[in-house]
Amino acid sequence: MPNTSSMTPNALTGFVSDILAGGGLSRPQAEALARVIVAGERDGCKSHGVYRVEGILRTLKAGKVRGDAVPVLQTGDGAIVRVDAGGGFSNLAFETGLPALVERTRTLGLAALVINDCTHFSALWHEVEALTGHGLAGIAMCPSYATVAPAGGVEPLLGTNPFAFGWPRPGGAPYVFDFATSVVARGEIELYRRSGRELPEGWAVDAQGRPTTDPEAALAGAMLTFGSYKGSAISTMIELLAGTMIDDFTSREALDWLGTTKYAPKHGELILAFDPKRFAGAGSKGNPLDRAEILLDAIVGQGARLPSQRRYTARARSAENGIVLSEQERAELDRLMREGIAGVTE
Ligand code: NDP
Ligand code: PYC
Repeated sequence: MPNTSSMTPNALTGFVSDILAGGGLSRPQAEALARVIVAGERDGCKSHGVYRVEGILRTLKAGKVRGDAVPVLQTGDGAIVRVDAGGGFSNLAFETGLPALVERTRTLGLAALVINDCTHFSALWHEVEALTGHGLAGIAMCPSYATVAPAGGVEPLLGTNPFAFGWPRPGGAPYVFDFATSVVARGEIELYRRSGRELPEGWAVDAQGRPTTDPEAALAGAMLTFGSYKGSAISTMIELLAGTMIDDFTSREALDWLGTTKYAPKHGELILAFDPKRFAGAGSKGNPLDRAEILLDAIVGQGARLPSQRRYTARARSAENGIVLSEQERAELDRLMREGIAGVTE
């Protein structure tokens, strides 16, 4: 393949971590970020892959995130585990809270992890997959910043508000979906802009509220929710549960605080975890995980694909061939490694 280079997932994780640490992040923050970004690149999730490295450093340079934040865990004998991210990125805060969330869920059957005061830009599947790795089901959600119009409106108010679900599968990759509640993630529109492609119709309106397929006009206008009023309602639920309920920013408040969409947004995140076996009680209808297999096999049996199937295929390809980066992507990482935060425009 011409004009590409490849690195093993481990090598790329180390490389990205070094860029971020060289740019001013503490090593624990840099490593947690690198793990998530490289997992995205490995799984073919380009909208939250290595192109985000510059945005992380830009946010740091602007003083909109604390690069040396140490998350503080607060847990007890209740169902709510809290982590104060201290103005740092969400990823280290999630890793800090995960063991307590797993322990509380096993003990109580269900528990929640509330992360407050975090800068958040990453994909959520990584987090629900971490829960399925412990045999638990999980839901993760967070607001973003106001870039999406509610159905029937044309003004940015909601965020692209991601929503992810994971279910453990004995002996196999978990059932996981993870989507923006806008038609696509904003990162996807940015990738269309960078490659000079027109957007499909129905993704966005321009600043005057007219339908547009121009990525620049879409970024300056408002994105649309998926499934019209249905996506709009789910997005609103996320604002309520993972914004106001957890005493953190809604997407509008996040944008007001940040003042621009140039930097990664700061808000909170809510992760719910369930122990399926505890919910099933005596399990008179059978083991819930085994019964789930019947359903999931029946979906595939119709020729439909499960969400994350494309991602797992990409993961296997990366394990075999390394993570393939374009010449431009590799050059950008090399530049950031050389120039550090000085090479980032605010
Ligand atoms: P996509 O529309 O690309 O995919 C959404 C989900 O649907 C994935 O789980 C995908 O699986 C699955 N899927 C896609 N096509 C099919 C199909 N034909 N049949 C079955 N399942 C399918 O993602 P989005 O653009 O909506 O979101 C991308 C990412 O952006 C997410 O990871 C999200 O967390 C992240 N995000 C983060 C935000 C933040 O503030 N932190 C804000 C918004 C989004 P597969 O991957 O295998 O294709
Ligand atoms: O891609 O929509 C997005 C997004 C917003 C914040 C982080 N990612």
